[in-house]
This record gives sequence, C-alpha cells and structure tokens, in this order.
Amino acid sequence: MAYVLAGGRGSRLMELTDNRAKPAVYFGGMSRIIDFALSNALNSGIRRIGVATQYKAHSLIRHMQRAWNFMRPERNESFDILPASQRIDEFHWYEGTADAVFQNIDIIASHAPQYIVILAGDHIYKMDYELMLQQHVQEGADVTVGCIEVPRMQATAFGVMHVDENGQITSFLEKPKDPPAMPGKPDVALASMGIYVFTTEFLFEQLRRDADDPESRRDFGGDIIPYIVKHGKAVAHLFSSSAIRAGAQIEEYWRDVGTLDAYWEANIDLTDVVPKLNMYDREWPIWTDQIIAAPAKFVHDEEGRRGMAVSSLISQDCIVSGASAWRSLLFTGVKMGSFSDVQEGVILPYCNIGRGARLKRVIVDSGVRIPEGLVVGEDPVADAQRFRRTDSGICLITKSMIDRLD
Ligand code: ADQ
Ligand code: ADP
Repeated sequence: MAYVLAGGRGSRLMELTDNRAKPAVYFGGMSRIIDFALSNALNSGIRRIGVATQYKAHSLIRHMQRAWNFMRPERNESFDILPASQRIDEFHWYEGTADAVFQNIDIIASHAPQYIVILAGDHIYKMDYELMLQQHVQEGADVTVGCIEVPRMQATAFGVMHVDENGQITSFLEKPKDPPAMPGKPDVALASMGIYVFTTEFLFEQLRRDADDPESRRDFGGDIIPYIVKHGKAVAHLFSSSAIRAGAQIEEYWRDVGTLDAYWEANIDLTDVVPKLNMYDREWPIWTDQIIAAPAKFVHDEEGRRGMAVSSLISQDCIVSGASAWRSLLFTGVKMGSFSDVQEGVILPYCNIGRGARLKRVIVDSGVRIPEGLVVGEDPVADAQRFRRTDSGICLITKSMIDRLD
C-alpha cells in the first residue's frame, strides 16, 4: 500500500497556496503536483493508495475525485482520501506527518498490507518504488529511506544522513543548520527525500510508541526516523539506483518545488528542447484529470496580427489570438487577447490575458483576468508594490492582487 502525505500547506509558495494545499498546485501544463507521487505508485504496480489531507483540502480532494476515481474494490484496488477527521477524539487534528498515519491505523489495517510505502505528495519526480521495496525486503530492514545527493548548502531544508559501507543509516539529522558532508565529497550531503518503506506491523508499533512519548512532535523526519536509526535497522535507498529509465538514459530528476523561484524554474525548464524531466514518456505516464474540451487554437486577430507560441507548452481549450507566447506554459483554458505578449510565464488554468498586456517572468494564478495593457516584469519597483515579487524577479499575480489594482 502507498500512503501519501498531502496535508502540508507549502507556505513558501506564498499566495499560491492561500486556497489550496501544495500537492494541489498545478504543474507542467496539465497536472497537479500530487499526480507525480500517485502516478509513481500506480506505475510501480501499487493498487492500494491512501492520501492524508489536512490544510485547505477542497481543491485537492476535488481533483483526486475527478482524476483518481478508477480504482476498483472488486479488483482488490482501493483509493482512500483521508481528511484529518478527528478520528481519535474531538480535540485532535493531525499533529505531524506521523500522526497523519497513526490516526488512520485502523483503515490501513483493514487492507492488511504487508508493506507500506510512505510518500510525500509534494515532489516532482519519477521513481519505481518496487525497487526500493525489493531492497527493503532483501535487507530485512525496519525502515528504508529514499535519499538523494544534494549540494550541501541546500540540505538545511532536509533530513541529512550518514550511511556505513552496507548502506545502513548511522546518523540522521532533521534540517541541520550546518549539514554534514558526505565522506570524500565536501560540497555534497545525503538528503532524505521524505519517502519511506516500512513493514506495516513495525510501523504500527513505532507509531504507537511515538504517540505515548510526550516529547514527540509526531513527525517522521523529526522523531520516528531518528529513533529507528538509533534503535533499529534503517537502510538508505539511493534514488539514482531506481530512477526510471527513459530510453537508454536514467532520468535522475527530483525537485521539491517549495519556493516560487523553484516552482517557476521547474515549470519553465519544461520548455527546453530536451527537458531534464521527460513528460512524453509513454512507459511512465503521469496520470491526471482530463477535461473534455476543444484543442488549443492559434488565430490571426481582426487586425491581421498572428497568434503564436514558440518554445511553449499550450494546453487544451487555449486560444492565442493575435498574441504571442515564448518559453511559457498556458494551462487549460487560457485566452490571450490581441497584442498581448507572455515571456517565460506560467499561466494557470482559465486565465484571460487582456489586450496589449505584456508579462515577463510571471506566475499567474488560476482564473485571473489580466487587465488590458498591464505590464509586468519591466519595472521592479512597481512590480513589488503590486504583486508578490521574489528576489530573483519572478512575480506571482493572483486574483486579489488584481482586484486591489483599481
Ligand atoms: P518537510 O519538507 O519539512 O520534511 P513535511 O512538512 O514534514 O516535509 O511534509 C512532508 C509531507 O507531508 C508533505 O507532502 C506535506 O504535504 C505532508 N504533511 C505535512 N503535514 C501534514 C499533516 N499534518 N497531515 C498530513 N500531511 C502532512 C520532510 C522530512 C525530511 C525530508 C524532506 C524531503 O521530514 O527529512 O528531507 O521531507 O522533502
Ligand atoms: P483551484 O481551486 O486549485 O484553482 P479549480 O479546479 O477550482 O482549481 O479551477 C481553477 C479556476 O478555474 C477557478 O477560478 C474556476 O472558477 C475556473 N474554472 C474551472 N473549470 C472551469 C471551466 N470549465 N470553465 C471556466 N472556468 C473554469
């Protein structure tokens, strides 16, 4: 069984997660972030999935009901959406990630899985969990932790570990201020991806023990994993050893698109001629919700100006009329009016770009109507006053920011 943790807000995405949890944020022109973990589980052959939700779950739950409703109990499949529903008593929402599993022990037990793969619903990557599971079983581990090498200075946001020559984890520090380097690699740290394989019975024991510990924050990275590293057998599984093969090449791509800059960049990267993340891989499809809609359309406007998009991903139901897009993503249902121009823009579903608007290096939230003639990306001071502008100059534009303009 795969158990996906999808309750976190992702507060560093600022207003993009004001009304939806991070796993529900759109990515890549068609998908939502959670589709990657769910597709990985499905493509790995896992047919029982549970998803724990908490923060602003409406958009996420609606998406999963539309996109992920094809699991069939009569084929021994299941898809459980598990909102924090105060199952223990009326005072307890999910406290931490471990609690989000603990509170659903009875539901998990009803499916009787021998092993459970705990996943985060907020990372962009492709991975075959089967290989991690095989390693877990072969080595008789208590827990197997997915890990990846990252630049040492980025590791402050992760659990950082040391392993011995057999791959057993000998130390685990959650979000250390000064991350320890890997032996012989002073600029690299071995980071936890926040994904774990457990033998189910052992996980339940640990969750019950943790629930009785008044000091615990009920967190996998903060409490459960460090405890097992000290008292049991925790083994590291290197992501590079199970990254999916795309053609002959291993696609070693993993992103925590946790900030606006990282989110924007990971999206825009997909417009490269040969992106690091292959979304055209039929061997490893990223499943999502598909609406029934008209194809994307590019038209001359009345004045004869051409509508065009270059180096861009244009989703269905878009109309680019006498306008141009470059290195951009137009999600479903985006309409661009005459003389408007978008460069390096991530334009979420059902936005309208008004006549003559010029947008550079932007993220536009879903359903936003960009007024005629609005210019963003040319005057940093004006941008910062009106929109959420990052230090590197990416602007997030939301409905309420546009409403405040007039
Ligand atoms: P963090 O990145 O801090 O560290 P965390 O906030 O614990 O991740 O969230 C992990 C997952 O659980 C996310 O998908 C989030 O949406 C979800 N989640 C958070 N709180 C939840 C709750 N109360 N109920 C349900 N779901 C919840 C973790 C590990 C690190 C590791 C990084 C890798 O602790 O050791 O390095 O992930 O990104
Ligand atoms: P989220 O809440 O995560 O932004 P939604 O599924 O609610 O995702 O859709 C985002 C926006 O798109 C909303 O502003 C909604 O009103 C609009 N929208 C959704 N479906 C349609 C549609 N078929 N036609 C026009 N607008 C739509």
